[in-house]
Amino acid sequence: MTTVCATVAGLGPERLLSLCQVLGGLTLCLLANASSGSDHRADLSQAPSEPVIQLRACRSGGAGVNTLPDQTPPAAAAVSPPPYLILRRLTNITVLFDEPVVGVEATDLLINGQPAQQVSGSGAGPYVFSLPALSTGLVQVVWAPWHGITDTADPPNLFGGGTWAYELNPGIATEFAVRYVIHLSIDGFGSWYLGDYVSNWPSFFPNLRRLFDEGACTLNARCDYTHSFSIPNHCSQLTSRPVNQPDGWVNTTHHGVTFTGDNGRTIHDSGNTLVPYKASVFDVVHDHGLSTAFLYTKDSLTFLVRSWSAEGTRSNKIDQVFRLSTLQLVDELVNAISSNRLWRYTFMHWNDLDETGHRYGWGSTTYSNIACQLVDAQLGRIFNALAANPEVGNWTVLIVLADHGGARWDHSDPTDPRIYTVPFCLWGAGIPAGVDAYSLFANRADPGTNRIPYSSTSVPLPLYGTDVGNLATTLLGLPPIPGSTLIPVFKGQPEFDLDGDGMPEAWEVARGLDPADPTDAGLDTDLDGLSNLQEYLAGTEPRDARSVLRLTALRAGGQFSFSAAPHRSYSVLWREGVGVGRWAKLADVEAAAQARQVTIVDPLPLTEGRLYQVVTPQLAGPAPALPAILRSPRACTVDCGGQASFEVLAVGNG
Ligand SMILES: [Ca+2]
Ligand SMILES: [Ca+2]
Ligand SMILES: [Ca+2]
Ligand SMILES: [Ca+2]
Ligand SMILES: [Zn+2]
Repeated sequence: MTTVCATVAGLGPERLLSLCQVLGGLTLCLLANASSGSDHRADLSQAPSEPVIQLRACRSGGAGVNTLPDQTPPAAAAVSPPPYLILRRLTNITVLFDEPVVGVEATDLLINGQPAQQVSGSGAGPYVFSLPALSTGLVQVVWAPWHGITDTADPPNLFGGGTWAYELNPGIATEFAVRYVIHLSIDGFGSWYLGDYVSNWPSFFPNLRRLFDEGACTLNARCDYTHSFSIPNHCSQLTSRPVNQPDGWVNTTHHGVTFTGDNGRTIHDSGNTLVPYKASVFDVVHDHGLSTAFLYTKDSLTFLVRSWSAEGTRSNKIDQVFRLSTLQLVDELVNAISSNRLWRYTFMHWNDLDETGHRYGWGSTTYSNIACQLVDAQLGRIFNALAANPEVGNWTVLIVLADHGGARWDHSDPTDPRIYTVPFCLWGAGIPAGVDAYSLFANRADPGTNRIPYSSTSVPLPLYGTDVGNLATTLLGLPPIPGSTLIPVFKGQPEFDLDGDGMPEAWEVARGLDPADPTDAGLDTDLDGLSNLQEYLAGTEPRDARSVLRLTALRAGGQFSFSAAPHRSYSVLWREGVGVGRWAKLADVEAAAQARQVTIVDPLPLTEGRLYQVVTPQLAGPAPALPAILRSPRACTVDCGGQASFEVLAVGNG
């Protein structure tokens, strides 16, 4: 890295500032070193753009310019897959440096003590290392101590190296997973207020600010569509079911709990009694042999504890329960983290902001200066505990959201934006820093100021608090909650795609495409009718014409099939004809571990010119109750990836 300095002889700091302001060298001024003495140097290495041009503006005002030798070693700017994930497979590691380097060799990267087999790349990268075959379990990655990677300075600076780890586990239902999920629901934590605090008062809320800077956040998520009370929304968070039945959805998709207190019973015999047992994130995690905990601050949530713990009579899916104050709960969490006893899934509820809102008003001085300060400080204790024990902390994702916001002294109106607009943040293993949370999901989009019903088909759904249950199961590499219909498709960190053609580097390299040429995305290398980009999105092979996503009619009787790729979910859509009716869902096909042939039958009376379409990944919303699928694979989970539709084929009786 080159450090460019302007030396301004004989000028004091005030004079230097005014000089640069006059001459437009704004960046120089902001970074000017105001130490005493007659010579002042401004370090321009951090300048956002075109420091040399700004420098010239200053120089024309009398400043002298020199260039210091580059003494900054190169560093790894990004690694893919991101460190400390559980991976279903690991064949390549891609590394991008923060400046051009030389001397990168395959043997420079050791994987469980074995050197990488090959490396490709140049300049700053990306360098793609092909790995030797790995066995299941911990994968330790180390830059070899003898590596000779340097930058191109004279004299060269040696790359500092480093180490990180993965866990290889072919048994997970997703491409990647994390070991621990902490799901923190902060009662009454409205974006309306939080947005102001983190934007305008970051020094008063350093840990909330840190959550936004180091995590993937949005201030524009939504509480449930019809209800903005705590118990209905926490039922939704934990079951990923809407409170009420959305228009056009079947009557077994919602949990139906609309009351606000604890009725002394359970979710199973309350609300929507057409669903006699309402599974939760606790069921999925516990049934896969992983530990769970429920840490809460408000007595009415005992309703939820009773619903899924041994305290009730229906279920025993929660391993540990604490009903304490926020401070005491964080004590318990910090203990669990520091002693390597953290539960794989922890639900935690903090009530302080809601209580303060009801008593002193949402956005009041007490709300911001007392309650939100407390939230910030306790969040800081969690960050510190995770940093102090990397064995747990490196492998953890923290999700922070709210059940609802508030306005004045209450939160009863679910159509008030101050109430329905809530934050949704992810922070930790594999979560990119400082990005919009929406960029991590294939089937969720920022709704602007709109309030969008769950059954919307015209616009993508926003992130709802209701999504968090299935987000937690996805992050843990587990299938969705049985009976749930809201399944956010988590893409995670976008893989390197420096030519911007939509196909990640490692995928292109492994298939002989050019990671520096975006035009190969539109080519159909194997002439099977799908472009290379479509093949990437469909999970098929771009150099194998037999590997293709296409509906094929079996006979002229409304029966057709397609080959489903491993770990892909699909929806099959139909439409009465070109320009007739609208696309509607005929069937969903869940993801499965194996490639297989899926056969679909259209149970409706056949007509001339009906159209069918297969889409991956699966579209939101329930499929109709009609028995549309003849042979479908075992239910599994949706996979990552973009959404694309392919190949329309007419089938009729004519
Ligand atoms: Ca690419
Ligand atoms: Ca390319
Ligand atoms: Ca092709
Ligand atoms: Ca192909
Ligand atoms: Zn409340």
